[in-house]
Amino acid sequence: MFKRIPLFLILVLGAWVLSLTTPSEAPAYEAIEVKDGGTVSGVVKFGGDIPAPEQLNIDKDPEVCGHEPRFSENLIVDKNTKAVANAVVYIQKIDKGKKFPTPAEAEAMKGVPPGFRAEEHAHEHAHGEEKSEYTLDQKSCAFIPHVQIIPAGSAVELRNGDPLMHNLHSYSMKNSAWNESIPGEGKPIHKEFPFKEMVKVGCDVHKWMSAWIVVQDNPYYYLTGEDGTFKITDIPPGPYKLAIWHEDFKKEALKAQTKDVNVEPGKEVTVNFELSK
Ligand SMILES: [Cu+2]
Repeated sequence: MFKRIPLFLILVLGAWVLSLTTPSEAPAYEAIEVKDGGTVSGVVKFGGDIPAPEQLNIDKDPEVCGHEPRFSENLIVDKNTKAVANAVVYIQKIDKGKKFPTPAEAEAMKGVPPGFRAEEHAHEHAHGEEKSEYTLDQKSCAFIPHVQIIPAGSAVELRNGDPLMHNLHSYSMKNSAWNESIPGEGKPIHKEFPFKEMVKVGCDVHKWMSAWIVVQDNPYYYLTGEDGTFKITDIPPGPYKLAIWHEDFKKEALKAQTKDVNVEPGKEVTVNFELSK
């Protein structure tokens, strides 16, 4: 019976079934060789008076989580320059361009976020291991890094470097949310993030703990460090929209900061952001 079905009909049916199973969201990003691309750079600053840092309520496990006053990492502003750390500056809706950075390249690309990072590097080099994926560690009841950007489709290794249990809980709509406990110095857990989204991660045991995994669908992004600067390179020339995200500012305030930029071959455009409450 099967023999009688014409080949073209099988092909047409096959294509139809495929179209049903393929997500119809944004077209997939295409990596091409970028010749004579341009650069967009600038700085992210806080507008107005800087609020006092929020003190965390460490009401559990002080022997591991700390006795000293600790402050929230939700908003880190340099007192002198007003530079804002942990802001994500990115180009919206770009479907073709340079390839995504490897986790090691992504590490080198960003400014140095506060805390622990130097130690993390030293540890990895001492073991001579090549980073194959992104990591979210926990030390002294804080997530490290507090904010990170990963390409859509990549995985994150969730680690626990503390001698107590953490219960990791993710908040997301497009990527499947999870709730996983990892015992003290227990085995890491691997999670994949197929879709572009800002994913918040918390710990159900220690309410003050929070981290963000920013999943991006193109490689044109930058996470600001303590100096607030960013530099996005190898952009194919053309007009774009440059957007910004930061966990501590309202959606509308961030949206209002979206800028039109015109990238010219081999040139650098300067764009600055001012985030206000
Ligand atoms: Cu915890």
